[in-house]
Amino acid sequence: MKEAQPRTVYLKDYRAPDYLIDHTQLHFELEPQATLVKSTLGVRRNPAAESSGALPPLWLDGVDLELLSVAINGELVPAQRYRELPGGLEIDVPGENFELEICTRINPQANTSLEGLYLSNGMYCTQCEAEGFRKITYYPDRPDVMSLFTTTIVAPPTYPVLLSNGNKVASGTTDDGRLTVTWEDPFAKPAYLFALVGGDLQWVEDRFTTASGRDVKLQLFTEAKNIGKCAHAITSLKHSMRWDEEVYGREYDLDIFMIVAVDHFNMGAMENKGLNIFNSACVLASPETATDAAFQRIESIVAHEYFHNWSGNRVTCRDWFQLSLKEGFTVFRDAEFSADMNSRAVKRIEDVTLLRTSQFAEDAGPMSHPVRPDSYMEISNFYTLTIYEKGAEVVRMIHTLLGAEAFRRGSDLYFERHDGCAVTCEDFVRAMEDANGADLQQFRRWYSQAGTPVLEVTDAHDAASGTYRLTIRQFTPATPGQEEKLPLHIPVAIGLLDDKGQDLPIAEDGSGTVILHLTEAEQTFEFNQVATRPLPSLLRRFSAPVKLRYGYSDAQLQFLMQHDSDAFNRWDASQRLALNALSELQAQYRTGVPLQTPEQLIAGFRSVISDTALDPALVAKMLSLPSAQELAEQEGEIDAAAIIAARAFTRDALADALHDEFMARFKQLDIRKPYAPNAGDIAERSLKNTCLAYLCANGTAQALDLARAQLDRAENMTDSAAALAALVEFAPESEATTHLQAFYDRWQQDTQVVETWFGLQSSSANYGTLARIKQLMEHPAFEFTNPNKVRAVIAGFSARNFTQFHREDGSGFEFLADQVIALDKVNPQIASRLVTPLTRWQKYREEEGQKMRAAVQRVMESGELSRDLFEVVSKSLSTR
Ligand code: B3K
Ligand code: ZN
Repeated sequence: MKEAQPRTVYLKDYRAPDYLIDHTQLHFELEPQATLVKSTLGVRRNPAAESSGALPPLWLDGVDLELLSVAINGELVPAQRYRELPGGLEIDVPGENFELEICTRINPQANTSLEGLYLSNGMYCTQCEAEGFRKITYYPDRPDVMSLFTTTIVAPPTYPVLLSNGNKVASGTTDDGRLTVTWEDPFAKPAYLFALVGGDLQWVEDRFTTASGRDVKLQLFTEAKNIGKCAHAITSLKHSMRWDEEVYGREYDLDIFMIVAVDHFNMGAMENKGLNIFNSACVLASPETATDAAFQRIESIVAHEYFHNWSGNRVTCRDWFQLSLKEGFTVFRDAEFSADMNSRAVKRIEDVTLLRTSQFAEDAGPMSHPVRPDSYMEISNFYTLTIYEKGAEVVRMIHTLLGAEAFRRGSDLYFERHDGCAVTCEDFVRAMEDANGADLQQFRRWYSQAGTPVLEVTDAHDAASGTYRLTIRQFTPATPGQEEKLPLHIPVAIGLLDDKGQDLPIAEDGSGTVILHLTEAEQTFEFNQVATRPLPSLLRRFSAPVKLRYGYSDAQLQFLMQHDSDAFNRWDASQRLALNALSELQAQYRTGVPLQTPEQLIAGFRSVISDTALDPALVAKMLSLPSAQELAEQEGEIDAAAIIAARAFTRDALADALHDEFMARFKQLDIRKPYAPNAGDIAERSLKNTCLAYLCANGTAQALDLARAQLDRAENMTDSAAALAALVEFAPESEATTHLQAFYDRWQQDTQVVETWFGLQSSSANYGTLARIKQLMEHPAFEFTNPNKVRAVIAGFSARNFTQFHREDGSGFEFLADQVIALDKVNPQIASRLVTPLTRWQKYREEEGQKMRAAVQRVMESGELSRDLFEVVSKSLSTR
């Protein structure tokens, strides 16, 4: 049965299911092109169903299935009693309770969408969230239908590892010599958490004892060649399990926890009950092959998927409009975990950078939606930065408003009250209120209102009375379909610095930070006994996902950079200083005057570069210029050429003026020690490599020699990739090509390193030209059906190489349109993500914007589009 035509699904239309499935028995006979799936379902009329009276037909979702038979209570159902319709199967039912048996045939080998059951390097694996189970068998594929699953897998002996959710309860050999294994999951779950794996895999094993003494077997399965890359994920898993016990009182609930690494995967990983499936790039690492960033990403994704066992699996979502219930909460949980394991300030800076660069852009674009959307065409398009990152910020604000202890009381009540249930964001907020007698009535608007709020802050000091007043005005710009916006309840953490840079003791307990509750469109907060005018440190720790405007002078920003007790705001001051300089330079570029050296920025950066008292990771972040994408997000109308020119000029000016400081700091940090991915060492490598990049930008022979030497002798991928990236960007082209070839020759057997190698070229402003991107797509290691390769090469260019993608001839846009059209036939989810940069054409200068729009239009007219791509393209074209 084919997929249904594009249609819009509305939250207001939610109805409880007519039927429940108490138990689900699945029987798979694995064959690459013809896998047989028999499902036996215990069906029961839902007492809470909203339709009353006569028994309505049973609706089962199904896509790309070949129906072989339908039987009820052991008898074949004649064809006139069921109907195969677009998107599913409708069956006339004999009564309120019955057993339904359905046989279908599917073709995993032909499944390049990587949704449902598919093959990755000959290994069977599944991805069912959100609506992939319907590609495996006919089923009520909705998260509020929770069932007990038993799964039997039969496969030839060439697939010795056969896995599914829960505990292994039987295994053996069939008469014809095939292997058979049966798994039973004791926890009721929705179909989206189902998983199956079959392959010739190796594994590493460890154990974990829970707080209450349960002995849990931990296993990580992978292709044999990767077996040496599993240790970090296992360590991360054990840390996550302990942390969730200590911080949330949550224990693991099965005797076995399995992770499987697969090369072909649309997302980072998937939290299937007891059997997490991971994109290889998000789980496999060794010091020689993975960068520090990869080590940290793996730690956080392993934690994220593990934490879902409670926030997502034990308590799940009623419908997909509630997706942020599990995703926002779980991202908040994993962010706090990473902050506890590493540097809290640096983790916060990284998350806020992502939010400001990409989520703010999403909120201002044609796909803007609230944390709890009220409609969608294709739910896969809503696994967004808004659902994940802004959703996590919303949970963080509840944490800030209530305090850590009250938040924990709320989460305890939430898990206890809703264990085994499919619930809503409203249930989460209510548990937080009920556990604490709190009032989050106005706060709820964060779930329903889209767009990024803007806070405008002004202040006044009256020396005679010693009164200082902060006035904050809030407004949220209109977003598609939501013209009117209401004031939100916003926690604004602030401090006041005296002229020595010390915090005034403004909090009740005498400390320096208070949380202001902004609830009105405009509100004034008064502070007494303030003798001299203080300098405000606003929105400390980024206490709310908003844009903050206050007329800081460059001198005040330099003062905050040096003195603010809030590390996040120190960094933020450095970024504001850079933004001021860059926006001034863009204006100069547009008016055609010669660009002027940004002296204030140079002075500001000089003051931190040699500060050895500061965490080197924080220094590295403070010395990093906002990306072109982040600059674009700042502008009312984006002028790509101006951004590119201003940013390159500023980088070169800094490299030139601070050469000696960069060199001194590089040499100080350039020490050789055995690799360890701990916060201290990661910090040193990050500052060292930030200095190296500036030194190479300066282009002196001496600087390039440093990079050559580092590439030559590096024993870890962080240092070799940083040196290679610097050379690719700044060495003569022929030399860059030579280094790249040598690097490829050395690492060609390693999938993850080859992906790094692709990405480093495609995102290089100098080297990653369109011609070269096209060459990379011809490379034998490139695979159009592998999302990691597509992301590394194509998205590396379109989403991370602003300079080349935005060349004035528009060739980058045409190229991307071609790739999106081709990819939509192979993998709609990836096609619809890839097209994103083009869909934001409205914000660009007229001439460029029209070229981008024309490319989107061409995609629209290219033929029949998937529902995924149709939604984003049609919404883009209908937004001005
Ligand atoms: N829950 C999965 C996302 C699956 C998305 C499929 N389109 C990963 C995660 O957020 O943990
Ligand atoms: Zn998640």
